[in-house]
Amino acid sequence: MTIENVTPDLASEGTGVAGSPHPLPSRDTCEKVLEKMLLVRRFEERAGEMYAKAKIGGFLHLCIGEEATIVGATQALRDTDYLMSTYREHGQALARGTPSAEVMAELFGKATGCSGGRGGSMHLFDMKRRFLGGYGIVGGNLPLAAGVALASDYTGTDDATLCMFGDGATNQGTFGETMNFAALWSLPVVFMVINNQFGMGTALERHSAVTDLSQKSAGFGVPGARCDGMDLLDVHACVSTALEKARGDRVPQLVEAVTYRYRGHSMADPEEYRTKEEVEKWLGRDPIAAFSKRVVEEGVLGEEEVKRLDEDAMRAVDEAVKFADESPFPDLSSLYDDIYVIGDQVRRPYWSTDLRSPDTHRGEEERQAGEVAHELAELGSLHEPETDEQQREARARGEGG
Ligand SMILES: Cc1ncc(C[n+]2csc(CCOP(=O)(O)OP(=O)(O)O)c2C)c(N)n1
Repeated sequence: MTIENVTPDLASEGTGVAGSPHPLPSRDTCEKVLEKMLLVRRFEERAGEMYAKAKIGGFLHLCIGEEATIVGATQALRDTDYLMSTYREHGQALARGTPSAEVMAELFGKATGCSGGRGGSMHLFDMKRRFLGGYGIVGGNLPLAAGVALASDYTGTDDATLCMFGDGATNQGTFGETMNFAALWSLPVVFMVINNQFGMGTALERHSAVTDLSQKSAGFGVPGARCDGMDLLDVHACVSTALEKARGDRVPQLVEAVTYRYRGHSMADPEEYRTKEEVEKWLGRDPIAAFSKRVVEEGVLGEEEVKRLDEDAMRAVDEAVKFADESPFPDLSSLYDDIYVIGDQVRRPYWSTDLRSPDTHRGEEERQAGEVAHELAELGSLHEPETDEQQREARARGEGG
């Protein structure tokens, strides 16, 4: 794989494993970024185990292999900048600083999770750290990121938005629409495509006619650059430059990070679309192993220190699992908390959220209704029309939303 168009001013005389052209940063920074990458790796491994033990339900998408891309990019952000991601976003939340216990608890669906147990793996959210999710719709976060950038611009702040998505998302209509809009309105946003070579089980060259994804936005007025997603320093340099241009010159940018996911698309992936040899080849470029080797070789950190950082990461993840396991599930009475449409805005708001019985419900007031509400909720879907036809009939009778 060649990384032809890494921005030329990023090159320097640094010597490195994995062919990185960038010198190592300070000792503290090396320690910090390695600590973060190790935390993401160990967290994801344990999340996979917890899924196998049925502690985690729904879907689970792991980012093992993409750690340098995630940590390198997020390190380029200011605290006041916004970050948006996809359903493969545990690493982004951790790198942004959301405590691992809160992320694991969210995966477990617990009330102590960063989204109150309502989002799960695909919908992590942490407003305090300006991490705006966590989206399940491929390409759905792009226009939202442009909206956030527009808000920053409109309110006269200096904040920028970094929006991450997969290679598959570059084929969505939202990609072109958002690029055009962002360029037209000079928005402070950096779009970052994490090219991990696959959209589910479809290889890049089978789903995209243009495989240098950094070129896909130029025709819309958004310049692109490509970086080595297995090299933390290259990612950091490339995203830093892009953020500077987006923030300072008000020219939105696209960055493509070329990387690889070592695990399947999600936990239910038999991985029949790739060979073990191919995975092995990319394992030879493991971003954490390469960075660890280099910091030791250049005498920045000792082997023992690297080992200790890894042990710390494992301990933090153990504690996160314990915290998640011991945390309570959200109370049934919180069922209507944070519901979007409530009160007098609509005549019968209940139908938009509640199909539990043919009768109208008390909505928010249910919290005061005690046991009856709990019984109703537990009976739940028993009252829900079962088939499409039944649902249509129920609606015709005026009973459905
Ligand atoms: C609009 C939409 N279409 C289809 C899907 C089903 N889907 C889920 S993940 C995925 C693949 C996306 O691949 P990519 O954008 O490369 O991201 P990656 O999973 O590799 O991180 C698809 C098609 C979806 N979630 N949303």
